Amino acid sequence: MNGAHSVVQTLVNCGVEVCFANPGTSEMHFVAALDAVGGMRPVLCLFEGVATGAADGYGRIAGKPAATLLHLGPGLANGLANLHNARRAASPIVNVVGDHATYHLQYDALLTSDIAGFARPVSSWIHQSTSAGSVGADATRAVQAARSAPGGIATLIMPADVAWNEAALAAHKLDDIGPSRVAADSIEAVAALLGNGKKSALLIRGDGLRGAGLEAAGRIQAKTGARLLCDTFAPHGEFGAGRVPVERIPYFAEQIVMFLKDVEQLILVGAKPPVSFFAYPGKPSWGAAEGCVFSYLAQPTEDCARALQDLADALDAPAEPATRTPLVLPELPKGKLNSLGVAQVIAHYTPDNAIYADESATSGLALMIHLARARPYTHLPLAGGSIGQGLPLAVGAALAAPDRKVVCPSGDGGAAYTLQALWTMARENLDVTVVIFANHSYAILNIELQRVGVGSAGAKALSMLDLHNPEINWVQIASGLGVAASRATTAEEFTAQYADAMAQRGPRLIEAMI
Ligand SMILES: Cc1ncc(C[n+]2csc(CCOP(=O)(O)OP(=O)(O)O)c2C)c(N)n1
Repeated sequence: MNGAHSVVQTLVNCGVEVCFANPGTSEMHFVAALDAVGGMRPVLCLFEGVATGAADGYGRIAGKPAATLLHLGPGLANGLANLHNARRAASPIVNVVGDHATYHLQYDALLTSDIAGFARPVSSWIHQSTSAGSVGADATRAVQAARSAPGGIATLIMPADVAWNEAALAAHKLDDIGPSRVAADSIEAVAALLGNGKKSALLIRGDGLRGAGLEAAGRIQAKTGARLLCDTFAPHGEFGAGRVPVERIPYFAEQIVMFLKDVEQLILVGAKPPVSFFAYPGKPSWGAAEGCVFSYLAQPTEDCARALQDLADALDAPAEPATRTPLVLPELPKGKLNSLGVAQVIAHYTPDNAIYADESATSGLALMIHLARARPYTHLPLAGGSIGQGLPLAVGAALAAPDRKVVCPSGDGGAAYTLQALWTMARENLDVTVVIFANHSYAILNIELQRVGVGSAGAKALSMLDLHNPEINWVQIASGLGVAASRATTAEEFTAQYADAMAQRGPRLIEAMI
């Protein structure tokens, strides 16, 4: 057994079954170990931002880490933006980053770089392995770090000689760290707050937005009348018919203030106080009303779902939530295609329990309206604001949940960042339907241009936000990367194409000309 075998076997021992990879020379022993050791599914990604975004999507759905395999500092650096998103989503990921052999570093060969320096801002754990004998132990600690509540990014740097030298046995899985249970007296304190007559809201994130946590939140609402809220970009939530409805905080600063103006006390459940995405001259950054009192039911490292259940019990809340979302499927649109029509069709046809890897940007407003009462679904939005995440996220989600339909509604601007993900969808035959909102514009930035107060914009400025000239042809791009694709220019065309995509399995792209 060499060091690379030891790492791959250790990852498998720890339940890491998928590796999103873009290897180079320094990772060849790891690549070879994928055959020598059973149990790891390697998934080739043609750009590292696809690998890291896919690992994020996998982690959010599987609830456990995938590995990435990245080529020295530049490979890691190519993946950083989606690692930033993954960090914001608290997704568990184990990065294995190859490096030059330890004795080779002194020569400062071309690919030598500060790998730990690249890794630091996005990683909760970094380690540079020094010997094949201990690299298995390093790998199991990496998995433990990634699995530590609420989930983190562990980066293991593996020099080439550590990978090829003879190693000791692989390591076993270490116990998970957290999430810890919130103490009973803290639960009682929040229960008392909810009886003080103030207008209250719970701002919920993490496990609190799904399954038993969400049910318990509904019970708390039934007992206390508290509003249930989530962040605009809560990284993982369960919504739609039959579920406890949660109000999503809006995007723009002044909308947030309006939305929260009556809330006198805000109970945070794995969440942070709400702030606006950007600052704008003369507009507030802080979302809550002046004098609003903040309390924490649970921190992100604590068991949010359990805390909500314990709070519901402490309140002696009824067994059933106050309300459940009714199923309301929109009418099908006719004639000219626009984002509202696309959203209607998506909500109308998407089957139960689908996963949305959502980077729909300005078109997302229409989508959220129609999905609110559609069939039950899981929502994975852009968690860290760095665009180019939707398509990779869909890859990872589809690998984590092969029996569920994955829909990836994406702006054309965002999709252009990581379009190589389409090739991986084709190669792995993933059940993903990509819908491109082809408005040929950075539409959100045209809005922001006015909001930040630049005054009148000239032709050069406007050309920076415009994607005509040349128009991207998404059907050709997808076809070239092996994904069946079609273009819809009318509501009727989109309806027929989307209904067809939902009736079949496998990768598919629809370019919606809006
Ligand atoms: C990595 C990164 N680069 C740039 C931006 C700035 N940005 C935000 S939205 C956007 C354009 C999005 O365009 P598109 O996906 O077509 O959606 P639309 O605004 O047209 O709805 C850009 C460039 C960003 N958020 N992240």
